Amino acid sequence: MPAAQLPANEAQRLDVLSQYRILDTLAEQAYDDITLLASHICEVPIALVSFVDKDRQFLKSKVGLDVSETSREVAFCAHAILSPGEVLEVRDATKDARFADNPFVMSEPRIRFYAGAPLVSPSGAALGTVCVIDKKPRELTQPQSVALQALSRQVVSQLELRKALEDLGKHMQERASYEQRLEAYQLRLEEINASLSIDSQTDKLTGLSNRRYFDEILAEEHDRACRRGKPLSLLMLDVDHFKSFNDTFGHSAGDQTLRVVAKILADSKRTNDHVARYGGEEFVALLPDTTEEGAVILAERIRKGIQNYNWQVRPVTVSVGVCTFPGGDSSPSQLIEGADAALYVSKEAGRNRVTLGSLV
Ligand code: GH3
Ligand code: MG
Ligand code: MG
Repeated sequence: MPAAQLPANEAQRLDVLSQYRILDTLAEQAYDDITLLASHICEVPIALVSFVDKDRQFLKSKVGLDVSETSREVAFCAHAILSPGEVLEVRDATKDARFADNPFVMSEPRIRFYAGAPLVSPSGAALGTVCVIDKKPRELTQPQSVALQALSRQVVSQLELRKALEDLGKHMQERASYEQRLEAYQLRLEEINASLSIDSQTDKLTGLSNRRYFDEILAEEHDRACRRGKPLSLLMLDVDHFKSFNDTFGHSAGDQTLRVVAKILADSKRTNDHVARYGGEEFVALLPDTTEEGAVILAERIRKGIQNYNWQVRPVTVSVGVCTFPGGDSSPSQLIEGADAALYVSKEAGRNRVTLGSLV
């Protein structure tokens, strides 16, 4: 019994076959429908969908035969795939040198007639056949042969469909994983942006708002106060004799003092107030809805809080200037200048005091 030679494209053929992932899968209705139709159309007792693997043929669907695979050596289909464009028809296997001593011819199921239409992939690889088998010699009519080829194309369509579905599933999984990663990146980016924006608004030494951010808030609060006709007060504080503090106790002791002043300021702040480090040893507090009287009371509380703090190195005091809007046509910078001028008065008057100024 001469074994079928291998197709010229055997390696590529096996590769294509494995990509369809059909080998050793369970029976499926779509393929069983095709063998059923093949057996009816060709009026035979046996019909198969067979895939020719490296050393075996795998029977994906069968009618009239209870075998799920055979060796490739004895497979009629191994011969059929050598001519992908044609139906291989063996009218009487006992009279064909290729099959006369085939065990399936010599014993059960005693094949006499075989017709196989190759399953040809879009890339041209013959993967197996849709074949029909009878136990007596016979031949296919032309319409039966054409129908068998049509059924073989249906098998390939099934294979393609199945592969497309699997690919789609994979793509959807990949897409979901990319989307998850993208979401994580976006979250991280938002966190970074938020922390960058906080960084850009914060004074590193004291943790208070910095001057740039304070200027933005001042403009907003000034607008709001104008619109609502509400008072807006500003305190400007400056540490007294801070240069000599630094010169005597060193810069890092000076830094620590600034942190404590900042903390006292932050602790004195009411919900809607804004405090900031305005410059070296200068701080500001913006007090929405606060009249001159209210501002002076708060300024005094802060001044006393700093004076009475349990300073370890040397007593520390601040001078404060207060300015309140409204007071005629004013701008945010006039509020600053008014508070700064009042602060200067406090310094001139001997420091450690609060002066209520007016808009200049
Ligand atoms: P006055 O009572 O008139 O305000 O006197 P002063 O010495 O506080 O004023 P002056 O403007 O002469 O000095 C301010 C000092 O504040 C100078 C500088 O060494 C110090 N200073 C500014 N920024 C910092 C800082 O970030 N850390 C420390 N340790 N010192 C600072
Ligand atoms: Mg100063
Ligand atoms: Mg100072």
